[in-house]
Amino acid sequence: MQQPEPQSFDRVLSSMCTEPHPAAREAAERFLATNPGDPATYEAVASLEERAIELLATLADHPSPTDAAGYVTSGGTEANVQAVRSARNRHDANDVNVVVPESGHFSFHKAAEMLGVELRTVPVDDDHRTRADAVAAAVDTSTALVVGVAGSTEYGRVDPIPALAEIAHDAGALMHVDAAWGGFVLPFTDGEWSFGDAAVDTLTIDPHKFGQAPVPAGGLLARDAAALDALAVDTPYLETRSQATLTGTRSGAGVAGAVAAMEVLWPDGYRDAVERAGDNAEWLAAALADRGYDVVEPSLPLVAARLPESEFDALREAGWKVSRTANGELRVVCMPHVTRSSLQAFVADLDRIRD
Ligand code: 0PR
Repeated sequence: MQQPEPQSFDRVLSSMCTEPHPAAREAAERFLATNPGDPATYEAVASLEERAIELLATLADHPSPTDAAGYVTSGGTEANVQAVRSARNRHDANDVNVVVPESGHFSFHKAAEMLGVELRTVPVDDDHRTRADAVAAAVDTSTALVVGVAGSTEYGRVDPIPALAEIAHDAGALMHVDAAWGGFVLPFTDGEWSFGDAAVDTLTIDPHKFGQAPVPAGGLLARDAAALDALAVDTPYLETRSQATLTGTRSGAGVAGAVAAMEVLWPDGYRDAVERAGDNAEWLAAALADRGYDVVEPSLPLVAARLPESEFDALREAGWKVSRTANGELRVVCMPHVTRSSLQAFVADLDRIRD
């Protein structure tokens, strides 16, 4: 039987996945049959995973990257679920709550449901950033975790992380930053989001998004080992005695691909990709504004704009993989595979549709 072709990236404008770097693709293939879930057997991939954590910690400006804890997850969802689980396990109260902005990814809803914690959703301001006063009003002595987003899924906004971390710690809670998408973009901006800027306890940062690593490669990072210790369960018949990860068998391809991508691209390759993506986002935002659309000014390379439903549908019809925010705006994520010429073709199609 003929194999189906995977989706070409040519017209993909709404995905947070991208074309993996060739070196990452090659490394992933070599490690396809390895399992970092059994580090005593698959030693090479286990040391690659240590390297991955050190590189991710460097990106996230950890004061001492070799002391950071963490592991390569299946994606941002697993990292967020585990951050909630770790905070719940470390908190004294029985009925804990987690404070999450309404801009938080839906993975926190999954976490809350599975882990039996109360999710307290707090509003964002007019610029889609979490309101620190709303977080301050929501926390109490049963709050195990405060979540801030650094690069939100819908608008690419960065929350006031230092202020949120202070509120969290004053309340006796831990601070988690979801930089699943933004983590590979923000090192090249002046935003305060990292271990170095604030007292962040755990952080989600995904190589398989802007990191140009193959799927599956997410990242959970922790300031120190305590966060992972709170997740460990005994593994009596393995050579290693405990396991902190959510899944058992894991993707060695994801680990090897992530390390290869980071070694090739950090920092200059990522800086170039971020600059190009930022220029593209500015260009698209201006092109849409010129045509009279209401545009949400991009801060990271993600553009949202209000388009009539008929035009949105016609763009989908023309083969453009675009999506909408919960508010109904067109959303374009300027990932590394999105070129200026494909955006020009997109705008040309839009002009045709408007005629
Ligand atoms: N945190 C943030 C801030 C995210 O944007 C996402 C995913 C996650 C966590 C969860 O990550 P995983 O999907 O790796 O578990 N954001 C994208 C979204 O929901 C995921 C995505 C990726 C969707 C590629 C479509 C797509 O083609 O839009």
